[in-house]
Amino acid sequence: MPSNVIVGLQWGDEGKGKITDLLSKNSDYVIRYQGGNNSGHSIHINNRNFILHLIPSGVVNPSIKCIIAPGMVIDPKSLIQEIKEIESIGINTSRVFLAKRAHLTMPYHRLLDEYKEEALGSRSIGTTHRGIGPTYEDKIARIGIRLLDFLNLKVFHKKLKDNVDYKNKIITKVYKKNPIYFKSIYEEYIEYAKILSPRIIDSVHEIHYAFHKKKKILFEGAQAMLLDINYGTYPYVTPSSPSTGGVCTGTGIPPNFLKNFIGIAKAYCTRVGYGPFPTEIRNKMSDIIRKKGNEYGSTTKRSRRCGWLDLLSLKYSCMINGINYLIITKLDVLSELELIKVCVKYKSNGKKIQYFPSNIELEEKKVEAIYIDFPGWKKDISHIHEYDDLPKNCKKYVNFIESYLNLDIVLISVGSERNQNIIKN
Ligand code: 2SA
Ligand code: MG
Repeated sequence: MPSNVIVGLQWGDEGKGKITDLLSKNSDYVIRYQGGNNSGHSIHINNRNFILHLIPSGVVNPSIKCIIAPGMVIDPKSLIQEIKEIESIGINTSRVFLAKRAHLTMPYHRLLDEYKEEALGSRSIGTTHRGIGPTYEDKIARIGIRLLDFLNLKVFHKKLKDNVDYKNKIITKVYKKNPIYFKSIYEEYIEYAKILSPRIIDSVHEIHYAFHKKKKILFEGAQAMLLDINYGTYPYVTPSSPSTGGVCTGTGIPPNFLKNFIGIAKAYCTRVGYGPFPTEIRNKMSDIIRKKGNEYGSTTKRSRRCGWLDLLSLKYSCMINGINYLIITKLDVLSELELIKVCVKYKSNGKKIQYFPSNIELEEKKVEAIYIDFPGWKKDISHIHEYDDLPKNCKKYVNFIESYLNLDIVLISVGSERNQNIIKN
């Protein structure tokens, strides 16, 4: 039974939480494969808003098993808090499992994220300060502490002691800040180990076994393609691989387990944090979209930068991710606008750019978006369920996206409630 992947195609916050929740109805497993508690996946059910940071969005469905896979980094304090919060509203979390190979985010990772951003000054990334970068840095440096170390406290003790000694050299000598203390971190973390140990599994065998038992598996990406460490707008990216390629490295499955690559794009664009954004709107239209679309970071509450749909970058994202099903979200947010712009090309130094460039950060000031204008539809569409009932100008906008990308849009989301959708194809 081939599995499905959901990924964001822009800079995150495309509404992956809602779509994962929707599509997970037919799944036995929902698995997150990268990132950590830097993500904020919102699900809106019966007028209640849940924001999930680490737990896969399938948790709301009582028959689904959720796995936090090896490619993820786990802040146990944040995870335990999230488990408590969702249990307090009656959701059972006994089906949430953690991979032994996933890495632990420690208090010094959060501190180092903050100190590094501060020290970088004008070169800072605008991270979420959740310690994600420093946790992945330790993983690559081969000094990280993994969830499986929670199962052998003697090993955990030694690794933590070595890391605290090493980090203190950086904290005190490079950043000239106060040292951290082994004892308090150890005592805090052995409590987390007790709480989380029953959930720790060898996820590789669990997932392969499920696949051979023909279980339906949905892989849920966090952040998005243009924040991918390899193919995003480097260096303004997250340190993991949110693209579909990240599923294999993040979970230990081979590529031939995967069949449907579902890409989610917002009907416009947003970005939180610094970095290039060629279609960014720099006038009050940005505030109108931010307000209507509630474009504030669901983890950090930061205001998101807003801009027009960028089809050049979207085409690149669909190509890298092998998208065969496209979903457009938040189309309703554009309903009041007189005029809607869509970027179809860039221009740099007088030359047209037809392909998304690899060095966009160097070119940012010189890159200019070239737009096609569409007349707005000026009508509320949030109650519409049939594609044919959409206003003519709205259909024109949607059809243009499809023809530019040469992809069918299968679903359009027109509101945050579970049932505010138009199934198109
Ligand atoms: P980090 O913390 O090292 O991953 O930051 C690196 C860049 O990645 C961006 N990033 C995000 N962009 C959009 N949404 C994210 N999740 C939260 C949300 C963010 C929030 O759902 O709203 O609440 O602010 C997310 N996580 C990381 C980040 O802005 C940096 O540009
Ligand atoms: Mg988000």
